[in-house]
Amino acid sequence: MHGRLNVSLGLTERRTYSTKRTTFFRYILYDVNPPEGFNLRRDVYLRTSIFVRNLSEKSKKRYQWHLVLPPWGNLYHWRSTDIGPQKQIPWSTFFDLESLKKYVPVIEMHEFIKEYSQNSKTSAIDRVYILQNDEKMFETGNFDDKNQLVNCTPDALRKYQASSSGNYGAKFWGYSNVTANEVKCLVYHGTMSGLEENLYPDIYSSVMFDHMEIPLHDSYGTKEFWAARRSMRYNSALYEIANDFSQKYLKSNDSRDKTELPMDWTKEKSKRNALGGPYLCVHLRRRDFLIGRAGSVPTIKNAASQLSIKMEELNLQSIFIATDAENNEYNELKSLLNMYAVTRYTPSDSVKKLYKDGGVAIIDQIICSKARYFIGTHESTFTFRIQEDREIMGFPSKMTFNELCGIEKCKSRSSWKILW
Ligand code: GFB
Repeated sequence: MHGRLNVSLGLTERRTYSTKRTTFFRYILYDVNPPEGFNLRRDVYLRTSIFVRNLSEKSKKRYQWHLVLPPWGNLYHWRSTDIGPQKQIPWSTFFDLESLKKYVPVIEMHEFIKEYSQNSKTSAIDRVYILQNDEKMFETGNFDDKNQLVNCTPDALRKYQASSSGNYGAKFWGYSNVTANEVKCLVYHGTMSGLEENLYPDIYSSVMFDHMEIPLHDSYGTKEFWAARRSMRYNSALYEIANDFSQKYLKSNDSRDKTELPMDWTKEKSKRNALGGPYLCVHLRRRDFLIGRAGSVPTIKNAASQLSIKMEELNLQSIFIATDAENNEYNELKSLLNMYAVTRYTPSDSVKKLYKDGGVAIIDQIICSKARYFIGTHESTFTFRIQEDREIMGFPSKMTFNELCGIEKCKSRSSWKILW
């Protein structure tokens, strides 16, 4: 599919070629601020995929743009130490690449390296932009869009080492055979589409944006957003594991619960009749939320009391708990709710080894997405992704957009409904 790669051509030849009616392959790479979590990164992917899809549509077949998927790894929340290093994880571990490709042409980093370095030992990305926030924006009160090259400070260039041959090494995602020909710093404020003017596709075949969390959505909540979101189906093995668990322990069944979706996401249709399995799911976010967002999370005792009230109202007997809580907190919650069947998913060693902490988190999310009733944690992107999956499956919104009240008080909750 990517056989027509023209990266080995020099600059002049590229220019000559681009005057012909040939389709040229172009590549966008990106990376995200290291502390950002898994589920915010999924949102950055959505913004970027919409951007890349629009590029191909606009360029009228002159360029075919590909999105290179940044390997997963070294995330702050992925703490399991008994499963080997969690780095350079391909997207196919978590997501169904064929589904993603039905929205935008994507390519894994390892495939990109293989193709891009056909004629040399290294893959050189033509240009890297390190995106930076406009620090003066808040001082001056001027929030206009900004797209301005600036001199890179040594701090911005910290991870990029200039070599004697004039290019840059950065151990991109831990790959020592990937370098960059140019590195530029760009103060950026605005939506994704504004990045287009920095691409120069007649000159550069591959452009990378570091700190891609900075540009905003062009189309949050629109039909386009939801199409991209619907294409983010998980690896089918993760659905199987989640479904086996919920059939066995939660009496769930897709056909009875009206949570079935067509194999192909492009065939999905608007509906609001999903019933869900006979259980309530709570996403109880703990750990760093207990420090950074102490006011918006409940104590365990208070969470138990909110859940009991809901269980009685819904007349349900089973509760599924998705949580990053320590065992002692989970056990406390379970004992406070001992009038109900309380369960959580515990992965086998082989599931953990194969699908890592990210895959286990997705299994929790799938189980929650099929519950009769869902309650999440205020402002957790982990919760948001479950709500989106439930919108796609067609639950009545009141069974989805619910949050535990924190120890301070209940915050106003957002409900982003699907558009078809
Ligand atoms: O995904 P995430 O960015 O969501 O980060 P938030 C939370 C991570 O913690 C997940 C684990 O990706 C999982 O690895 N985790 C949390 C869970 N809840 C569960 C769960 O129910 N089951 C399992 N298996 N794992 C952001 C942080 O977290 O909140 C930012 O990433 C920052 O660093 C921000 O702290 C305030 O949006 O919840």
